[in-house]
Amino acid sequence: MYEIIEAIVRRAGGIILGAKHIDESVQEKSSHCDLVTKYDGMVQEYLREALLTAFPEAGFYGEEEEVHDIAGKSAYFIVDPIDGTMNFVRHAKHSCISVGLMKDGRMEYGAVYQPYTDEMFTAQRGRGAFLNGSRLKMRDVPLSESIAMFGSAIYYRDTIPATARLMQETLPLILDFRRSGSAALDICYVAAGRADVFFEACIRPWDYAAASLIAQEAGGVVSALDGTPLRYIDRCSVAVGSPSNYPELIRIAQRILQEPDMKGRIK
Ligand code: LIP
Repeated sequence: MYEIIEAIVRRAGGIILGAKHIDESVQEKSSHCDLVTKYDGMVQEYLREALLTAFPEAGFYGEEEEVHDIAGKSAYFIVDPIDGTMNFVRHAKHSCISVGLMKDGRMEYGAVYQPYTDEMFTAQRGRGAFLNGSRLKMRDVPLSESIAMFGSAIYYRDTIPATARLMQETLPLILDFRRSGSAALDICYVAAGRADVFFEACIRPWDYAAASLIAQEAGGVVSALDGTPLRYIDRCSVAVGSPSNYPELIRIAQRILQEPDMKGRIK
């Protein structure tokens, strides 16, 4: 089953690699920071068609057009056709396709594919995480030895003060920051040991569903920034780390959440 999903995701990567005149199809969604191209729609439509042909009993929850066909479904795909759309529009060659499979209320499988580097991150619940078939094991280091990846949650302007406070409190404690523009790849990079911790004050389930399972199966801990379980049906903050640095990150976030003007700014 899962090799079928992986093959479909890899083929969808060909749409991204073959994209031409991207600039001519850019449209704004919720703001000038939140863009979509015809390729986001093409990839999502290809994935929906191919996945539901292969697994007709499954539902589909996709970013574009907020496709939300999951009512009454025990299993459904959570899909970001192009995570890192701004990077795609700017030809930065750092975007991915994210396909998660939710089954009976738990993430069962995740695939995150970076077509520019031909890197396929995958995980099946209880069976480990892999990069192009090689087993992934997250580095287990304290915050003081951590590279922190983060997202700016720039679509949700009310969260900007919280992101600034998280950066202010963590930067003195970590090795350094990285901000790539793709939450799914950031979380997979933590799973692969290319970084060590990730946070974002507010993103949507398709950005993190697949990658959250990959991080867990690589030995990581994932939750919302207040330490509660990730929510997969609406936007949520995200914290990803190792058994050593995750508790430190959550303590910082929970302290910020108590500050008077931070109420509601971390989702
Ligand atoms: C992006 C995320 C990123 C976040 C951006 C945006 P998109 O996803 O991966 O981490 O900071 O605001 O949500 O919109 O490129 O699929």
